[in-house]
Amino acid sequence: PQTIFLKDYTPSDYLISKIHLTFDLDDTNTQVISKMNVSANYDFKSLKRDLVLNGEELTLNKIFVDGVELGADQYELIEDGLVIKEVKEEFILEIHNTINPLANKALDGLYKSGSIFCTQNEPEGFRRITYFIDRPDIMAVYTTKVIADKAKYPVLLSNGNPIDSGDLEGGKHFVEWLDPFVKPSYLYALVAGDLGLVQDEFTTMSGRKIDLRIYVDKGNESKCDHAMESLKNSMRWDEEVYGREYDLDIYMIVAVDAFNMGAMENKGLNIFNSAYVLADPKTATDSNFFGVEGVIGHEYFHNWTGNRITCRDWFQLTLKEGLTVFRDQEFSSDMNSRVVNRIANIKTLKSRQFVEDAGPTAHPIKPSSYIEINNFYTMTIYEKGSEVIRMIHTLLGADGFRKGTDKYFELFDGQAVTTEDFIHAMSVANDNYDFTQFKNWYHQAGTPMLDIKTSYNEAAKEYSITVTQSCKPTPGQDEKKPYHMPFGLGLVSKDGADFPLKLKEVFTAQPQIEENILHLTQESETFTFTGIDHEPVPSFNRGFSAPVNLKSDRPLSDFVFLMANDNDEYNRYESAQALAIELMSCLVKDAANGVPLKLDAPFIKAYGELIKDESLDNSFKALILDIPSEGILHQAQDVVDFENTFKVRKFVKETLAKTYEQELSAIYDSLNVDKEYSLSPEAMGERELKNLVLGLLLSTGNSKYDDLAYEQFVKATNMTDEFAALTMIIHSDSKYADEVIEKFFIKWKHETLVMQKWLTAQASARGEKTLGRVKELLSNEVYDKSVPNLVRSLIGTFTANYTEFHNTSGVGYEFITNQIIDIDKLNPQMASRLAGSFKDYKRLPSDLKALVKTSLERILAEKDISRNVYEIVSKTHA
Ligand code: HT7
Ligand code: ZN
Repeated sequence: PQTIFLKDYTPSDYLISKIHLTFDLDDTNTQVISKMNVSANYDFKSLKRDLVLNGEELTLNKIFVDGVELGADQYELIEDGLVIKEVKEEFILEIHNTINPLANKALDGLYKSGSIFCTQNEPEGFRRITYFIDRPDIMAVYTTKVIADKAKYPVLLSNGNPIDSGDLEGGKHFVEWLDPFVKPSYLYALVAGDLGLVQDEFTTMSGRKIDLRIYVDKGNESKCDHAMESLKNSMRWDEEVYGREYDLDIYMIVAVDAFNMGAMENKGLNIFNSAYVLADPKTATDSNFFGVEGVIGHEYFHNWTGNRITCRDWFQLTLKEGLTVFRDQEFSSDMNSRVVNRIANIKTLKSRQFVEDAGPTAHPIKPSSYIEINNFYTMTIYEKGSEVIRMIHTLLGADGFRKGTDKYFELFDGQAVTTEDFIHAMSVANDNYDFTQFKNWYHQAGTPMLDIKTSYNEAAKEYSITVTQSCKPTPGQDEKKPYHMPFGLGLVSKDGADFPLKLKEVFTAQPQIEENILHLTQESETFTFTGIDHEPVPSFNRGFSAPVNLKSDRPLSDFVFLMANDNDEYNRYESAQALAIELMSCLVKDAANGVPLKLDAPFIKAYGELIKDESLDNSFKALILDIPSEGILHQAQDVVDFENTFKVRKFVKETLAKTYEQELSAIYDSLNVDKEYSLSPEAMGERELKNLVLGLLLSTGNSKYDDLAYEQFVKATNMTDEFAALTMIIHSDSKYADEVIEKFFIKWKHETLVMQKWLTAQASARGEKTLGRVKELLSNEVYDKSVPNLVRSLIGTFTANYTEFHNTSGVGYEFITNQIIDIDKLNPQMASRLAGSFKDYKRLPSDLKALVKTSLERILAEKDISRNVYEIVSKTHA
């Protein structure tokens, strides 16, 4: 397969300014007519006269240029498209082609999800609908006429506003839509179905009324309240925080079950994975509600950051995704507890993006090459991209950042631009702020490491920190330049107050410290603070101001102190984690060496203080009491030790739970009271803590907690408590396990979103019988390998079940390898995500490494493997 390079970008020779599409929908034989205004982009004399259009999986019927049909010698069908020969400087091109939506299991282009016709065109799906210059810098005005059987498809939707509709012969009808805003082809959408509708209204800041519509499968209308509320909150928030108002008269969201990702921001017609629309307390957990709010916000915010201003090419993906993730994270922080949301975001970053950055597919947020662009919708582009935007926000301050986004909209509205353009707007709006060094974040992969040494000079009352930054080599990048990063710092005194930070000397033109944020710019630099009258406990990288790893010479007692005393709530959490990681990493080595396990007494004591601390908010408490995950512990290991990591985590949980059984039990009882269900942060916090505590109690091994979990399962009136109990009962191998699996299935088998949870709970259970169970579930009536949510729930979950997937017998690898090969034939995007589960290859013990090598080679030897899987597997194998 061919590699595409950023350095090879050139603007298109031809532009398409207007396109009129007609669809006559049919399951296997949809007719598409596309009429386009094409014109030369440059001086025509200098251009090649062949117009090259992208096209895949299409049957070409006819071509007309300015109304005259082309003969066979005037065009050529090529492997991935169509060449129109000897074109004029300006002309109308009309193409008739046929597609087969029912056969489209890749869920890319026009396809059927159940009985709904829908589209997914980002990044390159439009070329599977009709021939087009399918790249984001071709921006056109789209008009669409959708024709379909009226009884089967009463609802016909496309982007923009409806401009015409009517009945046709043979029981058909049509609706015509016009989107007045220019847009790239990836934002094009079409939907047809017999859909239920939930409607509401939003009045914008300038007084315009917007018609809000959520379309779902009939019967699901009552599950749309939270999505609708979240949409209105998003619209208000974008007006208040960014001054951005919605532009069309109608905003539509359609929920479908078969979808490759979370949702898609098509102009005026978002298409969503139903998991991010449908939510009611009986079927959705608190975390599902939270997910709905975040994704609804994310897609809405794209209307300005992505749609009105889009990407010039796909190397710029983080321009819209990093910025929009930052915006949705801030929205969620404003709607919920800020610190809890920030911790959740950082947990995702550390547990998933840091792993990507240390693995075989590591890439900068602005990659310089790709084989398959679908493989670049990654944690790095999205989540690290958001952290990079957050650092710009920190450097400029909220007001400066807002000036920068205003400038960005002023300069680039209606255009397809680059990350450089974004930085330019930020800079000119802020006295030409110098981002030269900061841009390294865009071009370098890998997570920087800060090594910090401290010293205190009692006589001079001075405290110094020396920070040395480094970043390990990543594929194709051996040397890294130092980064410019904002580094939140606190020097905490004995009594818990922060010392004022006063630098002894300032060496650079730009200030080195502003509002307790140090500017790190050098490979190694020392900062000395004056007026520090006793040795402080330093609190580093407060608020996780830079997305880095840290190591320092501080004693573990500092972490214990900060867990209780840091004024930065995030760092209270972080200190607890760092301490636990340190101790648990030593225990993993002990376990490997056969040394009996013993947990550090000061840690046990500090953990107890947290349990007893009644001033802590329940959600925060649930987070801080949750000991580091296996995945986080693996990151600290040169050679990953799955078995001992699992064993140590179990031991630590059990030790803590046995020590504080009484206190934990009291917390459970105090929170397990009948109350009216509410989605307030307080109520969610209570459920979160209650369920965390139940998990700890179960790890004591005392059978009375099996009964308690069973009772919670049976009595639960909401899915958060019911699913938590189900999972814990299955995972603790309780005598109730088979019974609850059966009961849950009978109760919920007609709700696919709930059945996805049922699959997840079983695929994540430890023990050798899990793989057998997963294989059995492949033929369960609720499973369907063409629905990505189900594949993710069953197969995806199994790949994160470390001890079973990485079982030394190799059966886990063999199973997943077969699944990748099988699913690749249907849905390459889904298959390549699964192929990412071999990312730890290079850090595996030698026996496992040999097994993975065989798996990777088996996949590479398959004929007709997709570009998607090839790219991931070959990079992993390299
Ligand atoms: N912009 C979208 C990215 C996307 C996608 C969405 C659904 C299905 C397949 C897709 N491929 C790429 C999602 C987003 O960031 O909002
Ligand atoms: Zn997005």
